[in-house]
Amino acid sequence: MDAPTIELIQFRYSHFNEKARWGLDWKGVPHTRRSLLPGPHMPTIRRLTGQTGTPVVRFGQRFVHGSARILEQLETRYPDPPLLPRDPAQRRRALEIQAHFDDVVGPAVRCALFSELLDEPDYVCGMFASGKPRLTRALYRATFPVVKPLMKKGNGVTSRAAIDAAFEATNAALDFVAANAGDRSYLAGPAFSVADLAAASLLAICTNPDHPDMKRPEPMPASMQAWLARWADHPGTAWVREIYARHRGAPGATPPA
Ligand SMILES: N[C@@H](CCC(=O)N[C@@H](CS)C(=O)NCC(=O)O)C(=O)O
Repeated sequence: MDAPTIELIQFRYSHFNEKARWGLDWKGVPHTRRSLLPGPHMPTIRRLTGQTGTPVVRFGQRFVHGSARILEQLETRYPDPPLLPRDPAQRRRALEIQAHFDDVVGPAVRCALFSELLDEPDYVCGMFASGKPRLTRALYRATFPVVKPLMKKGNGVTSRAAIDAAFEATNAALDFVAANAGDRSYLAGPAFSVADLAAASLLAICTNPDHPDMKRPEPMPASMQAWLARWADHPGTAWVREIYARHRGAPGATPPA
C-alpha cells in the first residue's frame, strides 16, 4: 500500500503548530504544509474537522486535529525514533507533563504575549502572513481591526487580572522546566520525549529559537524585544534553547504554501 500523503494545515508562527511541526520533523515524516491566516482560517478548519483550532494533519483522507492527538498518531504510525518512554511510570509522567503544558501553559504563554503583541498590527500581520502574496498580506492587514478583538477574546486577553495570571503561569512554567530537567536535561526519563517536545515548543515564544520555523521576523518592534528581554536570563529559556539545539533538527517539510 502507498504511504499516505501527509499535510500539515497550520499557522505560520504559533507554538501549538510548532509542536506538530516538531513531531513531524522528529519522526522524519515527509509532508507538505499549508499555512492559513488566523481569523480567515475558521471556515476551512471547521469544514475539515468540525472545530476551528490548528494544527490539523491530514493523513491520507483522515484529518486529525489537536497537537497531542497528532503526536499520538505519529507515534503509532512511525514508532522510531520514539516520543514515549518505554518505562510505564516515565511514560505516564511524560503524558502528564504534555497535558499540563497543553491545557495550562500553552494558553497562558500565548495570552501573555498577545496582551503586548496584538497592539503591533503591522508586525503581527507580517508575521502570520509571511510568505503570502503581497495582495493577501495587504488585505489581511486591512481587515486586522476586525480580527484583533476576536483574537484578544479567543486568547484570554480579557482583563488586567487575566493577563497578570498569564504572566505568572508563564514564569511558573519556566521555573518548572528549570527545576525538573534531570541530569541529562530531560523532563521524563533518560531521553528526549513528548514531555520535552511539548514544554520546549510551548515555551519557544519566550525566547527566539534559532530555527527557521520559529525565529521571529526582523526587525522586531520594541514590545517584542522587551518581551524577549523579560525572559532572557531565566534558566527555563536556557533549557528551551538547549533542547532546540539538541533535538529540533532541520525542517523536513517542503516550503509552506
Ligand atoms: N489544545 C490544542 C490547542 C490548539 C490551539 O490553541 N491552536 C490555536 C493556535 S496556537 C488556534 O488554532 N486558534 C484558533 C482557533 O482555535 O480558532 C492543541 O493542542 O492543538
